[in-house]
Amino acid sequence: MDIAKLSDKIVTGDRRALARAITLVESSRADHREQAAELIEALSRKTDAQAVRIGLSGTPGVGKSTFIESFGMMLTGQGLRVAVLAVDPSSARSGGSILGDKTRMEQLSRDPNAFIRPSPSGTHLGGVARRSREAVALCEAAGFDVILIETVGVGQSETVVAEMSDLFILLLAPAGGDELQGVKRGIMEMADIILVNKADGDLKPTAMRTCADYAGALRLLRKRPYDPEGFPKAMTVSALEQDGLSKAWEEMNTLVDWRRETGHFADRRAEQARYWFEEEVRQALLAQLRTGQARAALDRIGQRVAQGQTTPSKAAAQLLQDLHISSE
Ligand SMILES: Nc1nc2c(ncn2[C@@H]2O[C@H](COP(=O)(O)OP(=O)(O)OP(=O)(O)O)[C@@H](O)[C@H]2O)c(=O)[nH]1
Ligand SMILES: [Mg+2]
Repeated sequence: MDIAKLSDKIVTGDRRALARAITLVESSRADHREQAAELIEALSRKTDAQAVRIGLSGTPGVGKSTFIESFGMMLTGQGLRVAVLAVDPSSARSGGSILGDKTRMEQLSRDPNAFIRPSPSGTHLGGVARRSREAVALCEAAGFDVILIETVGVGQSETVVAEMSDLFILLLAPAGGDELQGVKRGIMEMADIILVNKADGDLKPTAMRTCADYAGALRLLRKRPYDPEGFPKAMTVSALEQDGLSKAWEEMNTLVDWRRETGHFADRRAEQARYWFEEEVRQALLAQLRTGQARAALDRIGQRVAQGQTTPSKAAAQLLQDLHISSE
């Protein structure tokens, strides 16, 4: 594959080239990994195009696909180019794909200004994260204005998505009672905007109450340095009736503009780059432990630990030293 040619095509916005490039970054073959790294690097030198990356998380059935369809159509209607990617640990969805969702994103998937990429069926979150992150970089280089990164709110995928997004949106459903739908504090703390969806018909009053509850809960959180007054905030929307979407977009822009002006936007991206660098090292070290020399050493020394010939801590220190990754 001619990487230089491929990168040329991507920056001109060639969708076929983009799709091929994403397939390349999704591959786990060693030669493909190398080419992918080369491509990403080439693109970063070629263009400084910057999209707004919006992470979107919500439990199954909350309306993510419906929201992306409505919100995406609104954005393309304004002349913006929109890419939709998904981050799904393989356990989250059988086959792991928003392809089936194309029925819910029927209009958007046919829109020439939209690009929808189903999530690869990944093995583990680490691999999925890297591929998604690189897909985001590719879409950005291809000149998309907005990149929506969807994830089903299970386990750790929210953190993965938040760490590759400029804005993190939490989509919630109207809920009776005063319990906050078991949304974990850590997830709340990541949210820039909470959207209570399905604020229509019979559900509207409940949605408004739920929204007020979350607004209250957000006020109780520690103030973050990268938020202006009034953020993070909770709002109601109806993805189905396309209500509140332009207001939500307005608020997103207010936040992004403020962060750009104050330097927080660039700072966060720099921090994210560092986070992913460390994450890659972590993953590589873990991979080493699964194979080859380290695996053999683990088995060998593990047996001695099991037989009581040495202690777990002492054996661990010894092993790390043998592998030359000990800090001493
Ligand atoms: N009343 C109402 N129903 C909605 C709204 N948005 C989505 N729904 C309905 O909620 C159901 C689930 O919507 P989806 O968009 O598939 O939800 P999702 O979050 O993508 O679900 P998964 O892909 O399974 O995680 C569908 O029946 C939608 O029609 C809304 O704004 N109002
Ligand atoms: Mg969906």
